Amino acid sequence: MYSKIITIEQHILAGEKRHPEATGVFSNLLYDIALAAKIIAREIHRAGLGKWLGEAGTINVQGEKQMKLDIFANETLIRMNSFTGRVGVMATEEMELPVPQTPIMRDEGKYVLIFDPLDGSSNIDINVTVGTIFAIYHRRSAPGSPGTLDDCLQPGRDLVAAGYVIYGSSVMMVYTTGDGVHGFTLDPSLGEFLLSHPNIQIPQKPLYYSTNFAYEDIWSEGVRRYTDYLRGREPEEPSASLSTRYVGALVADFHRNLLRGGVFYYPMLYRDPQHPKPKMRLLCEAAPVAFIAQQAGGYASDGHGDILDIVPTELHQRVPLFIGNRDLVEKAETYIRRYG
Ligand code: AHM
Ligand code: MG
Repeated sequence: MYSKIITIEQHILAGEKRHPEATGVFSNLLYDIALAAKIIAREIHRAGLGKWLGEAGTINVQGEKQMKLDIFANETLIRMNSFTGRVGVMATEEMELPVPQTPIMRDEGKYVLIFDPLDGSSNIDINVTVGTIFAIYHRRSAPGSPGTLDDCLQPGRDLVAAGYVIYGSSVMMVYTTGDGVHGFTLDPSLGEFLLSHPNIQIPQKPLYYSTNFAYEDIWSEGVRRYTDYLRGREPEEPSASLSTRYVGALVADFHRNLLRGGVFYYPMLYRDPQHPKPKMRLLCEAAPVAFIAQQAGGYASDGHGDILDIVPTELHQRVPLFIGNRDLVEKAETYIRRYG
């Protein structure tokens, strides 16, 4: 039996055909993101040669040092999507406000695009995996006027599409439009993303738990006991025997657990017990991966309930994140309910 060779473009168009009302704008937007990913990948693969290594000498809205490639990836996604007329408003992890609009964005764009251009960028200088995460919503405000901040503040439940690109031993783009999760591997000699992982489902038997144990002392009691459970140290509850893996880049940690089964968590940190702080960004990190997890049969929670139900009040809102196999994430919720 022969199996079909399917490019990402063919796959996107096949998805469009299932929606007779589709105009092609959305398909082209997804393809624009795939093209931006190829440009970013090309530069990442040359990073070791020097041009892109190191810090840019600037600080982003999150108070974090920007790497040169953070800025390049951000600019590439903005340049790719500012002049197509498909996007009414864009927001990025790297900028405080929605991206300033070009006239063409104001007039026509019916979609909202939110992204983390280069997730885990502290990994770049040491040749470890990084990623791009994106989220697409329908624009709420009427086209013909500038898209607004309010257009960006939508719950994950309203996502039209979400995905990520992982720049690893190979480059993959994984996305969902609410019709399953599909993964495409870049064939560098062709410059094409080819369907390599159709209909991804999280394996029912998980292998891994992934978290940064350096913060153990500033976790809540519930998260500590949940971790004991994962390690098989909770006397009353024998756990499945899992291994631990942690890259420190959400895309890499999530992708591995999506394909192998497991849970990633970045809980609330109680450095200052009066003002506990989460790290993951709701709009450009947690919500898009939550949509992918849900479509792959998994689940994402902030420790209390579904990430997809959180209605954002700020562009750079942060949340605790527990994501992966549903039973493992629900178990975290149980421990947090019981022990705080
Ligand atoms: P970034 O988007 O600014 O690169 O940072 C987010 C990253 C996530 O990808 C990762 O899961 C987390 O920060 C790692 O944090 P820590 O180093 O505290 O474990
Ligand atoms: Mg990030």
